Amino acid sequence: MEASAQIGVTGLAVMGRNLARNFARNGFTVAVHNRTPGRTKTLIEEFGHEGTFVPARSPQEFVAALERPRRLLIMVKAGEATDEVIEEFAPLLEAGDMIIDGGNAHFADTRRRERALRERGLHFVGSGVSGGEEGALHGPSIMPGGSAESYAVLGPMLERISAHVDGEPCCTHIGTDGSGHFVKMVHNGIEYADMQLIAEAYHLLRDVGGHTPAEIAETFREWNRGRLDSYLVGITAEVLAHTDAGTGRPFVDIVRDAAEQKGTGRWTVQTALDLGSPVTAIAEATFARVASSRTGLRAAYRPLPGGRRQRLDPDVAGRFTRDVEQALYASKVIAYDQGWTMIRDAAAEYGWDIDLGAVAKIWRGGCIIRAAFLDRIRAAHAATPDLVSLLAEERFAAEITDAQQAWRTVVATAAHRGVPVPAFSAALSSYDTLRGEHLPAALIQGQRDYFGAHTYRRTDREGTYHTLWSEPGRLEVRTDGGA
Ligand code: NBP
Repeated sequence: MEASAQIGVTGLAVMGRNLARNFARNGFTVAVHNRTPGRTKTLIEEFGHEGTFVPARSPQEFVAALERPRRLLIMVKAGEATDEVIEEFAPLLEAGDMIIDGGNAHFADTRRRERALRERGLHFVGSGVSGGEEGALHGPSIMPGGSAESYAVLGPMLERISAHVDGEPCCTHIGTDGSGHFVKMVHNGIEYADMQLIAEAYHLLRDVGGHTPAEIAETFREWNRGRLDSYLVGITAEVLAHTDAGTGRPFVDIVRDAAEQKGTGRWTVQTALDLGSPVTAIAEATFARVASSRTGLRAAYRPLPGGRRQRLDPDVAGRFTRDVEQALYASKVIAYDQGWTMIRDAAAEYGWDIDLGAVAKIWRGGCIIRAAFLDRIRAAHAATPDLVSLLAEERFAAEITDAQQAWRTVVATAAHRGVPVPAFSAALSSYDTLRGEHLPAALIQGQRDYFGAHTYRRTDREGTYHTLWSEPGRLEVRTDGGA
């Protein structure tokens, strides 16, 4: 077989098939392969006319169809299947060839695979792909890791098939080894937080504001014309406006209130604990999904009293809606800031040189959290490359200052009325924690020293100290050898 394909895709379920079609529609010759040949056949029969495909029945045929250096994109179920496919293809490849994993791999697996393949002379590019099946076909946001050398060859192709915003591709080289999959994981964590914040806003407008789903859909439509303009706010309006055909009831009232997850939010929180990144809004959003599914616990708590449930008078409900917009926006800034902090922490831990502004840039299109707001984050990082936090930027700081009274009112109102707002409150507490001049952490250090002689540092002099708590006089001793 003549080696004519610039890229090969193995794994032709929804994501692989649509990415292969996207490459072909963009003028690339695409070799296609799937473990079960039926999927390859269907792709050619249904979409073969869209571009130049080279169907392959065996791994050998597939590899032989690829131009060198070979670019082989794996789109199979993440986990063991990815290792199996790598083991099947790697022996057929030669030095300088590249294997790209576009599945939702855990970044630690990607680091392991990259190291192992590098030792065999192969490039391994773990690449986050966001946007679901529609994005894969029409232009996803792509987050490739791996070596700069592999990006030089592969990058232009990925950039071509990615979404574009203002003429710029939603694809950039994130950094080495597992950085691409890490950034994709954090994207999903932020997505969890954003969805939860929007859901809490809806809950407040419904249960406190007394509005119907159709009215709330209108509110979200209006918000979507302002600073909250985003894909998620847009689809929220669509979902809320939808009426169930069978019952005539609002669609949102016939769906069971138990949220599911595929696990990337959980990975974000687990990893954040290892890195010491305080991603509290993302964590609360993840726990909120988990709690919603705990039927037994919910049944045990259900008979217990809550707050004052009556709705607001219509004359104050309008103002409350505006306050919820402020609270949603402020909480969103904090949740995104937490995500960026986590990426910064991982970059320091793993030695990745990540352009934080470029991450915002490639999330402006193609992915689930795409939003006008991301352009602001991109601009903030462009203006100050070592920006420590979004809140260190003047405009974000001014907006949070403006929003904070409304934000506090909304969280307090929710507490009074017994409406759960875990992500709103976590975001507000995070804000108050990080801006607070004095934290009760001093007392915690005292407790730790009391029961475990864990020592403490003083505010007025250098050194570490321990107090002899069980001795009369509670003498303080310096423990670091200093005078
Ligand atoms: P699935 O995750 O459902 O995987 C199905 C594909 O994996 C089929 O091609 C199947 O081949 C192949 N496969 C399996 Br399962 N085990 C295999 C093995 N041991 N050897 C070879 N092939 C094997 O497909 P998907 O939903 O298209 O997702 C693909 C990847 O993209 C996943 O990692 C997913 O997490 C990620 N992703 C998905 C989305 C989304 O919205 N769906 C978005 C972003 C990323 P077969 O046909 O022979 O069974």
